[in-house]
Amino acid sequence: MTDAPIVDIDPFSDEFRRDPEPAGERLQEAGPVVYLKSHGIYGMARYAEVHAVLRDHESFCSSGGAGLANFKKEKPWRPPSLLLEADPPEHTRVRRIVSRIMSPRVVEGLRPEFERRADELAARVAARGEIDGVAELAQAYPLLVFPDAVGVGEDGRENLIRYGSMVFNSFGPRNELFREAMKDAGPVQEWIAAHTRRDALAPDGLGDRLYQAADRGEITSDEAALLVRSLLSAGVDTTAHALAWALHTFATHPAEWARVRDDPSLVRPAFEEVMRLASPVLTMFRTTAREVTVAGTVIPADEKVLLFIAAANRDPREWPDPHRFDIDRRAAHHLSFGSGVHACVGAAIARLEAEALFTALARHVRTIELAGPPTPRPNNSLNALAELPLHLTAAR
Ligand code: OVM
Repeated sequence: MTDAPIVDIDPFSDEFRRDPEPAGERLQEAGPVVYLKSHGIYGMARYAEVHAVLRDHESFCSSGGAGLANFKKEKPWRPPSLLLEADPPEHTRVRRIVSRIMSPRVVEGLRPEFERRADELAARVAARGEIDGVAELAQAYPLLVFPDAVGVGEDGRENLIRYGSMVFNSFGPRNELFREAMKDAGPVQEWIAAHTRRDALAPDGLGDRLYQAADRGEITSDEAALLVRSLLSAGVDTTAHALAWALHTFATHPAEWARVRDDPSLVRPAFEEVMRLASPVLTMFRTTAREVTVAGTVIPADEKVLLFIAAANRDPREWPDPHRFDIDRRAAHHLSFGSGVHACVGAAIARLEAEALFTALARHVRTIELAGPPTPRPNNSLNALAELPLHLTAAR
């Protein structure tokens, strides 16, 4: 029994995915904490509570898993991530190492190469005119630059998209989407495992630097392999969806694209607003480490709590006119990169990718228009596009 309002929304249904906005509003209206009887879980969709839970890693732990499965009761589908699915103090030790390896200075060092690849790609798509924005830009660009930065070779990079889909579908129930993503998963998992090995990683890439930390005795080499797996899990598919939504947003807001194109200093703030409005990650879980009271509602220990990130990013209690794409608003405190000790460790790289790609597109592309309806790619926790037909006109 619970004193939280009971809501009959299923966040893993086709209906929710097709149109998450009205459901988000219903959840927010129902109260700061709700009980979702569809899965026997608690939920929060208001900005203030989602933000507070993300920052309270002691009450809302991650070692119970970031998905629906409670790792204290169910066996995880893969060995848990040392970052995503761990708590302080164990988390703190490895997070510090990964943060250092992806420090602002290191990320700045990636800039020249990221800009060069972005310019080549932007020139190529501008010349083509009719493109699929997902395959030819949003996936193509991260697949060019991120595995290079990690030190992964050219062959088989498409496995990173497949693996991302497996990982993010695994955060939901064992439904049809999960089974579909896991179909023929063996070769994908083997490819990933092979590319977390030291001998597969180019010298001095991010992956090799994790092994250098192992050489110094800061972590074990098994831990280095698992941390490389984190980079390969969360580093490509996520940015691909963010870039796809940025393309979609500019295609449907031509006046805003014109402003960004004419003043590329607006690329960064515009991308934050895309992240707020389009939230590539729809939902994430925490598990209560003890009985907790949130806004007067008691949540018992060891319960799964679903955080509606995308809904929080459009909560009218936090964001005036929340459904409007407004590149002049201060949007950087959106929750699409999380918050607190688990906040996205690769955020600076994602931001660099977006900045490099859209600055290059500003040089090469005058207009971006939808050439047909976008096709969704249903996923248990991502807001994902399968296809985005675009018509580009080249800059003169
Ligand atoms: C990881 C991992 C995987 C997926 C997502 C994520 C959002 C992390 O393996 O550490 O963060």
